[in-house]
Amino acid sequence: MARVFSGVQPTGALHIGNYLGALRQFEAAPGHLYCIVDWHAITEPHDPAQLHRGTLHVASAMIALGLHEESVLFVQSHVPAHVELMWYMTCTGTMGELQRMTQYKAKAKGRRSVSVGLFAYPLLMAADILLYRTEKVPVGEDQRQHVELTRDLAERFNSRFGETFVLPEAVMPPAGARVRSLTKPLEKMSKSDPDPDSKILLLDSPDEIRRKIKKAVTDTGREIRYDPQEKPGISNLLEIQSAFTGEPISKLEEMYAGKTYRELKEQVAEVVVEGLRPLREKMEAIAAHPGEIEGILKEGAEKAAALAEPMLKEVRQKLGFLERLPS
Ligand code: ATP
Ligand code: LTN
Repeated sequence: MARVFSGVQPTGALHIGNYLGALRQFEAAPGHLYCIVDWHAITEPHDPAQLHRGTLHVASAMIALGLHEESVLFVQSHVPAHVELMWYMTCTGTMGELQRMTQYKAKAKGRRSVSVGLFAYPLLMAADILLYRTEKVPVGEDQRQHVELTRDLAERFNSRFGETFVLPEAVMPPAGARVRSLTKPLEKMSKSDPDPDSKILLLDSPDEIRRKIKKAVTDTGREIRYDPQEKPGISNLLEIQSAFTGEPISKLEEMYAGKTYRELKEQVAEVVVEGLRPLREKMEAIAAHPGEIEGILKEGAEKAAALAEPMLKEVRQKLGFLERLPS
């Protein structure tokens, strides 16, 4: 079976974009790895208490999805191999490549100073992926460019030092790969958006979900049709409904012919409320037992470290480092 690896940053409360674009695609199969990428969460100034809470929160979602039963669920900072491989990637990638990263450009825009970590972050992501000979990386659309960079780095390393890394490929869902903000429908829904009404959180109550969707920014006109350029707000709602129900957007357009924006919003809200209910209930039950979460993560880290070690050994050897003495 093709090896799958994906990571989620513990930077805040998870939203339906994280769920539809990434988490829901995570398959609980043996040999797959899912990582809470906490080293990625400190590229921008962060609150230590929030990092701690966020790590348990993302773990509770992954456990609620049953990922720990068959797959390896772990925290990145528990497996130091990631930073060692990152250094090798840092010496493989170029400044130009990193400067072309859309996410970096967007985050650095207009700022007087950004951390080296924010700039170098795709190299850590490449290390995460390559360390486990990953073939498939389920992620949202915003991460496609980083997975492509990872392929380029792997190819470059392989051509310099001989076949070492597997070339990974990003996998995206047919609907929900780029859920947009409810208040700014031209932008993606994002954990770090300070506006709580811009996103629906996995732990939002049904009434909160209904309120946010009712307030969602729509477009001029009255027609309900999928047109992300002309009607980004309406298209986003249609895409959310399609992602939750599996119904093609064309069918939804037929269904909503002659209906009002209000009717659309009411239906979408119910679909989201029911779609999230079982996950929310499980996450709440799991969050009440942080000790159990930590136990699962510890076991996962041991398995991940054991998988990472032979890869690192091979990389060190290919690069010409002297073999370490057994401790
Ligand atoms: P931030 O915006 O604060 O950087 P984020 O909301 O993008 O955070 P991440 O932890 O960076 O969250 O992403 C976890 C996964 O969720 C990634 O695979 C990412 O592509 C996916 N994802 C994030 N936002 C969306 C979205 N709006 N639609 C679909 N997928 C998304
Ligand atoms: N950069 C990603 C999170 C991430 C990731 C990974 C995703 C870090 N390492 C490895 C897939 C595979 C993000 O910002 N969402």
